[in-house]
Amino acid sequence: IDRAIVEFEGDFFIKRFFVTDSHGNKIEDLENLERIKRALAEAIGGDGDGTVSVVKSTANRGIVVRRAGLVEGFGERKAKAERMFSLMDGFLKNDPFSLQKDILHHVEYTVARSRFNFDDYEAYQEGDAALGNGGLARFSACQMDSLATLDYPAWGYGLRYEYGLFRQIIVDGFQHEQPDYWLNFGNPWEIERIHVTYEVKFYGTVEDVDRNGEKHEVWIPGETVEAVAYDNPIPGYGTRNTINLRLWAAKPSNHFDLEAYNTGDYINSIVNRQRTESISNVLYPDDRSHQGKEMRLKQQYFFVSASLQDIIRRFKEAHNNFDELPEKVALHLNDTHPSLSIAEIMRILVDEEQLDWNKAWNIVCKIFSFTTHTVVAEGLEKIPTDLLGSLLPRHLQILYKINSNFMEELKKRIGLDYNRLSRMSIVEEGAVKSIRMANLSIICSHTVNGVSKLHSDTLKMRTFKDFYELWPEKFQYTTNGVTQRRWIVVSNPSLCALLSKWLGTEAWIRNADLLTGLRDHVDNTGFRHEWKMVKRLNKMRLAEYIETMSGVKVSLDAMFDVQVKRIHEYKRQLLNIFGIIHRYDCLKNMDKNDRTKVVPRVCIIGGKAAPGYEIAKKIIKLCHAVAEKINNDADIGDLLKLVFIPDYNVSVAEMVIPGADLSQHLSTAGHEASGTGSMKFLMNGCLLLATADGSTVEIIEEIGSDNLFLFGAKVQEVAELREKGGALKVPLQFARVLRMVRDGYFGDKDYFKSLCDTVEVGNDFYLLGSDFGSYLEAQAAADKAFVEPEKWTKMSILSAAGSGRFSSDRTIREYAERTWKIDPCQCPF
Ligand code: H53
Repeated sequence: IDRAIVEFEGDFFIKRFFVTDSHGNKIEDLENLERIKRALAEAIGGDGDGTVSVVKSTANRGIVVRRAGLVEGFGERKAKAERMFSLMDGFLKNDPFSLQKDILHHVEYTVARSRFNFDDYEAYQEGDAALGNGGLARFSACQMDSLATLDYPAWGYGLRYEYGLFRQIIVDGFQHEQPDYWLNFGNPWEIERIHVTYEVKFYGTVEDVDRNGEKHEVWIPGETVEAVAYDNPIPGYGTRNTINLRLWAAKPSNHFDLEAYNTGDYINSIVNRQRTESISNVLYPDDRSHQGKEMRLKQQYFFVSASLQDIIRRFKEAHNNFDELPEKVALHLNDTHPSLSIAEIMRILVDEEQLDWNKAWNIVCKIFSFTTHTVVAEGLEKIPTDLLGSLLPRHLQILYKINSNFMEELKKRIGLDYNRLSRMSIVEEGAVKSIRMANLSIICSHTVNGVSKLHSDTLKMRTFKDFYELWPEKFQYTTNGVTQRRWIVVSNPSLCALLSKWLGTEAWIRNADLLTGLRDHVDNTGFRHEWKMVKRLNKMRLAEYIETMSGVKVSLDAMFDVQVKRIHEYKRQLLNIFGIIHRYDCLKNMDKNDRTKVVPRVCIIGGKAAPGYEIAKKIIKLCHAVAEKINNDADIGDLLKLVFIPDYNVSVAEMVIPGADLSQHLSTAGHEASGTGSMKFLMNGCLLLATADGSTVEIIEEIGSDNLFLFGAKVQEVAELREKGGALKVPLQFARVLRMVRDGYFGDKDYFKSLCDTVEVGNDFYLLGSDFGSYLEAQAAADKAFVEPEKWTKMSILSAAGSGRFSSDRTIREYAERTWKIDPCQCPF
């Protein structure tokens, strides 16, 4: 290295740097980062006002700005972040394609002021705030971005977990979970509001009191916890509006247990205090199963109680008549997790504000709307009445009263159809008497939303048929979406630059419908060339990551075929793995000459299994066992590679999605409520191989069935196929692959037995066997298209061009106009 050239902008932002050899050529080889760092330090004359470091590229482009902001305070930080991003954008736009030759795509450049030496915090780079499990939480994050950008007056509420979703590490092919204490080094983005605190109460008894000669029930709680607000500002794009995500943390209340202190049980009372703090400690890692655990219920109520106190306090600051509440407040229930708020708001209005029950109920029914994100009734939350009665005795009474009123009304509407009455009841009798949170949410909400058209049809025809027949007008659907600002602008800057160049505007960043304009250029060879270059650049970035993570070197000429999402039987990662085994088996039995015609593939799988989900964990192990065999088979070489990307999370997704050629969405039809991963891939010009499930049905409407690879049973065929049971026809290839696994071809024969049993004919609930034939055909069609790069590129462009409808901006606008009836509202400055 001869020289490092650094161009500064302002005090401490690097505008651009590069390293040259003695002939003035830029150096691409970054083997020796230390030497580059030294050269850089010399070039800028040492520490000075700031310290400059170069590190290997990571997905997390924002970190430095954030750390710089730590020194400066929030308002300044935002301004600086904006300046930095616009600088970077500007730079990328100048010449996106020379990035290939430039070393900049390999390095992250950064500046921190003197007391922040990058080397010190390189080790603990800011990670994701993993405050959710999977699609549901990530969808909420996209919604927040759209609410802010479209100037809607809305806030999000949630819990400030200290341990977010576990970190997945793989040891010998097995998943292990590690705690993710993400707050270790502080969270510079949040603002602790020590003055915004509320008491949340649990346990205790209900007693009758006399109020003006009338008997009233009053809750005498037994335990008090304090909820402290932490605000996380969400700035909109291209607007000065910033909305708030208010997260609650539990702190012990200052109301001491006097009795314990007086009896000298000082130590125990301190231990109890600590226990209360643990309420917001940890996120439950199950994506969709509910185990009726007391702590989970405590978390839900803690969240609901603090949020409602906050909402009502804010309402009361400006209004004094609760009749106005529905005019001023719309509360959206995202799945049933916050649905205790129905009982809580009734308790506040009736017990505390002393409103008449019927008046309160009429108000409450105008406030709530509900989106259910699941398909099957078993996935819906039920809370055992024993548990609820002990933790929240007054709420259980309120729920019983809501139910008995509803039952009376229902009898008038439908007569004494006891089966139907019992199906629609909020209370489920049976071995474990419980409260059906979905029924409660439907009864009290003015609108019940599905997350795709297909999902909504399923809700109407199956899951909530009884309710649909009673209140057809309540049922709507609002198809999910994702924000192009994260999934293109942040995660794929080269594509971002390319889109703006060819669309002639950046307006698509706020109006994704403009992406349809790409269709006008699909026949332009220059455009297609640049499109391919962007994909290749992103594949390089991904290949580098794969090599760092797994040691597997992959060829950029191969098709990068990706399936990343939570591991679940219904998402059928096993179908993918069986397809890979079949491909490997074919290659092994193929004539050497024929192999030259085969499309090389890099199969990439990633996702976390819930810690207690045995079968999902076995799927991960099988993936590693198959990868071990294939990747070490010198005879196969670059023709087939399989990599499992550990710890799939948002940062990893930002790297993987832009680099994918093909992405797989394999859920058995009727099981994925919407799916949002597919939308992110679509925006990034990645072709889909998918079943006609969830939002894919609408994606087909938008891009046309010629531009994706569709396979598998349709939703209306699934029930019939299941009925066939043992008589179901399964292709020979499937039986052969299954046999290979059973016979121990990939080792651990005994360990994989129970996994194999789940897909054996007669037991194959998710229909892997019967869909396998058409799956292989779709894969063959993908191979065929890939060998015609121009055709593939056109399909890729048309995929992105049709992705505008799947922007969360459209989703949010629909919710705002149809469900919440709110208008955009710019903050006056
Ligand atoms: O919610 C997403 C959907 C997706 C669905 C997911 C989801 C969870 O991640 C967890 C619980 C739940 O009920 C639903 O599986 O299909 O796209 C956002 O709506």
